[in-house]
Amino acid sequence: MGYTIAEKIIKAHLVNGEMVKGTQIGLKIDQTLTQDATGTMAYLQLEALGVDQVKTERSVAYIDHNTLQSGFMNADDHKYIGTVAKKHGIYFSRPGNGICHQVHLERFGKPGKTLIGSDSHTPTCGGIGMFACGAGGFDVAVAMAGGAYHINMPKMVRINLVGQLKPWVSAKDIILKVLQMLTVKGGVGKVIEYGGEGVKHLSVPERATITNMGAELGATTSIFPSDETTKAFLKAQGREEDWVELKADDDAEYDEVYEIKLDELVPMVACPHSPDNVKTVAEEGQIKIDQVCIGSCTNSSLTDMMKVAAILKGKKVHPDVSLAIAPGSKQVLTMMAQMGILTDLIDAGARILESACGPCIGMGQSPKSAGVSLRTFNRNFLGRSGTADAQVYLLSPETAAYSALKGYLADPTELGDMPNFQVPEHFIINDNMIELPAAPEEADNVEVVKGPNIKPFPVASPLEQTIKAPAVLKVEDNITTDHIMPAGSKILPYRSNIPYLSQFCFEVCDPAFPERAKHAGSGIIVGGSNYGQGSSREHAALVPLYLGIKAVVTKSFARIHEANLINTGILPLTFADPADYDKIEQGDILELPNIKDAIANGTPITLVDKTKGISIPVNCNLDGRNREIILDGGLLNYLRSKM
Ligand code: MIC
Ligand code: SF4
Repeated sequence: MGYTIAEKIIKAHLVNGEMVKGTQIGLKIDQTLTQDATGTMAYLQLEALGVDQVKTERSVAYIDHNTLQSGFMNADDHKYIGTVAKKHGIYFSRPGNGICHQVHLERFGKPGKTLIGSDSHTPTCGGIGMFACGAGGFDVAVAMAGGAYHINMPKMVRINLVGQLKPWVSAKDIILKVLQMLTVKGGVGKVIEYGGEGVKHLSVPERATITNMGAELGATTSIFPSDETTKAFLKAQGREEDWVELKADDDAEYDEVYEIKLDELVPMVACPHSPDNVKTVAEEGQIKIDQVCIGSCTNSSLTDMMKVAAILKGKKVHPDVSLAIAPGSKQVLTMMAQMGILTDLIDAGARILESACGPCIGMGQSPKSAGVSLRTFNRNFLGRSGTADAQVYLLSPETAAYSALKGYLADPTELGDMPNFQVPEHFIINDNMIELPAAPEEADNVEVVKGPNIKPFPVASPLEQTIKAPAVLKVEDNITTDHIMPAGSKILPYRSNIPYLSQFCFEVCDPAFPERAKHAGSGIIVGGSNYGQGSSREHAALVPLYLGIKAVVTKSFARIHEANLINTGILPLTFADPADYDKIEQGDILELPNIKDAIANGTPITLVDKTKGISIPVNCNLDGRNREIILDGGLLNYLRSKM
């Protein structure tokens, strides 16, 4: 039997386990990336592991999320990350150099290699043929230290792209179509592989738009073949030698196969408040809009900007609309300046933002009260924009730019013929905003600077014999990490300060939660399906740990969050019968009798609802290593016990 693209990379990197679907495997990791909002924690953990020099082929620390600097906090974090990177052999991409995923694709990504990043959109580099996964910061720290990255061997899904897109319909419309088909939980435990002759019409940045939003499917990762288009992109980046060919064997076996006819696709839009609430632009109709934001790791490449500029050139943004544009990287911005298209955007009335995440994570540009915002981003979760009652729609740069002129959601195919937008043969290459690490023999002379914003992270205790605690919170299906631990300009500066962050835990669902949990001293959270979807932020586990959460019982978990709970030392459990979710009420006293023995011996687990007087069977899907991590009280204790 032949192999899929992902299976080929997994096979070449397998250090633990066997390629049996659903069982745990350990992979050797070639490259890592971190960003600043999760990076401080990851580097504190790397320091706690006592590692001198990273063991990867390339590790890069990016500053792109917390760039507002409305106080000393962000700048403290930047200084810490810059100095810790220099000391330990890590490249440092300075603020202003761009969004981690865009820059990594341009300057570091290599087909056939493995990459993990402390950001859920790390699969963006699947567009260049990497096996790239989002992970919690601690898993990234372990990979930097030379340890394996553990995942469950995923199922393989193939999406065949047939034909060619119509003018002004683009990669974003493809992935929105996939989200409509598979939903935000449709990718959990799976790799989404793209194939078919339609692939050759998509440039690397377009492929990266698609793999980027595979995160919204909950997929382990998404990946494209590495072909002549990939080679041309790497050549244009002055890195042709990094190219290797990569394709699935003809007799590779997939668990699911889908087909999308590209020429039948029309502009799509994800409506509030979920990336899978997808309709066609025509179906949603001409809703009046207040704001348009173009950029983010999903849609901020040069070709995206060229299309936007072509639509805006010589026109004026509608007077009722505020248009903000953040080019994805310094390279994109420089080329826009050189080509003159930056002038077209400024002329039309666009507000040019620095090359960073910006509005995507609520760092500025929050819409007006109940405002309607069209964004080329990947997430439209309730409140994420920074305005609680904003209505955020996700769409392509083409639809966004055309709508910004019209003042309402508008279909860009009305523009008729489209010029031929090509990826340039040569990009401007100037890596002067990437600082190289110190030579290993100089590392001792580098002082790591920790300002007052950097606080230690909480560490769990070994698992207790019996857990008895109230159900301090009961929440619905599809709870995101933005619900658990919100971000935004007021809170993000404190990503290195768990005690401070704890005041905002579950603020969107229940502002009284932090006080209640603290008062209870210990607690259990009850959740629905796909609990913890979205970001890779470990803070969504570290903060609940700080608030005394011992276990989370759900119908199902999102992959990265479940791994973060385990690493943190919070027990993830699932209902054997999802209908039992209805039996528990918030405030009930729950007990997990002899849970320690049950986990250690792999025997059945019962959750007793003392208030209702009922017993509920629950599952704990942990194999070997994860079981030990939970028993030891988290990854740090586990690793220390091994040393
Ligand atoms: C996001 O898009 O939600 C973030 C902010 O990039 C997160 C990381 C974080 O919370 O810092 C992610 O996607 O992992
Ligand atoms: Fe940044 Fe937004 Fe991408 Fe997250 S999704 S990495 S916040 S641009």
